[in-house]
Amino acid sequence: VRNVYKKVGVIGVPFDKGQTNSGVALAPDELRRAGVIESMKAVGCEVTDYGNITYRVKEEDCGSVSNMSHLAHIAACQQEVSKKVQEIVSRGELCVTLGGDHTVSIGTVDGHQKAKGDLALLWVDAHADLNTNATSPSGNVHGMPVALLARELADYWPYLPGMDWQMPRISMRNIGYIGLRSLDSYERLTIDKWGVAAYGMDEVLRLGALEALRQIRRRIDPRQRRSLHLSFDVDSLDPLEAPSTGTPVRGGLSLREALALVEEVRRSGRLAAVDLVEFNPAVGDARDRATTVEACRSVLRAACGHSRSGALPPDEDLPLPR
Ligand code: 4U7
Ligand code: MN
Ligand code: MN
Ligand code: MN
Repeated sequence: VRNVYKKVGVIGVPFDKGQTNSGVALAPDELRRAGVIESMKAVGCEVTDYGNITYRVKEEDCGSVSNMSHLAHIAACQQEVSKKVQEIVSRGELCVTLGGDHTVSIGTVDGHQKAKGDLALLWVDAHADLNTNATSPSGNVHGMPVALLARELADYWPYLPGMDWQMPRISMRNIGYIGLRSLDSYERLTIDKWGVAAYGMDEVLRLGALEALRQIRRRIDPRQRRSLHLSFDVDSLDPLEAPSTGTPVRGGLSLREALALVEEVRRSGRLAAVDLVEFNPAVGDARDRATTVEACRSVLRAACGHSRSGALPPDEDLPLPR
């Protein structure tokens, strides 16, 4: 499987309206400045950078919904994200999206789904992002994307102006979580009600990250036939590994666990889209920022096929050293 998704298409989504800390919108350009595109190329992938998504808010879509901040911006931006992701995935490239806050996954998962049909969604996060506007303690939409994507929750939403392009098409059966450690009570209820494959840090400790992933994959894609979407929130990592993020929660994944997970997901040969979200270069000092950038870089390299057990052999036979 080592040659699948040798081509990689990158987009940046400088979007921060799903939460209240400005700074997340700086992440895509900060990551580019730090050379993450070159790092992905060094793994042996052909990487195309399609630049940043831009959008325009439509006046007619500005109806507001209670306890849901900046809906018009979210609707307009994520529609553009969806179109671009659909195009990149359809071209057979691994679509890498640099967020932005986690609302960008509303667009990326929608676009991936439109390109490929049946998906399995792996959500690596400290949080479940399963609130609706009726259950959210904050009104911040970065805590709601999974609830917008899940078919079973469609009836729990009011009409959302501007979101007609988006259909909740992913079943809870095909969504898996790893890294959880901060759930709101209605999120817990939702997970229990639908028997979602949700693995918290306790399960990571009990089973080990790789065994937890094996169980999740068996549950969300029992026949191993679905296109796999990896939505990676940097706050899944322990704040020691990724301090520059808006909603840190202590007791998270070590970088070695996260890299083992991403390497294994890549090895499946089914990975078609990756989101790297919630890095906020404005949180913490320069050292925090550098630590977080390095964590992001290694996650992206792993998604592109880098393995810590040795570089992948090139397509041609490796010539003998002279
Ligand atoms: B993130 C929260 F209440 N659950 O809904 C909420 F704790 O994308 C946090 O995972 C959401 O970073 C965090 O506001 C969203 C809160
Ligand atoms: Mn998240
Ligand atoms: Mn999170
Ligand atoms: Mn966050």
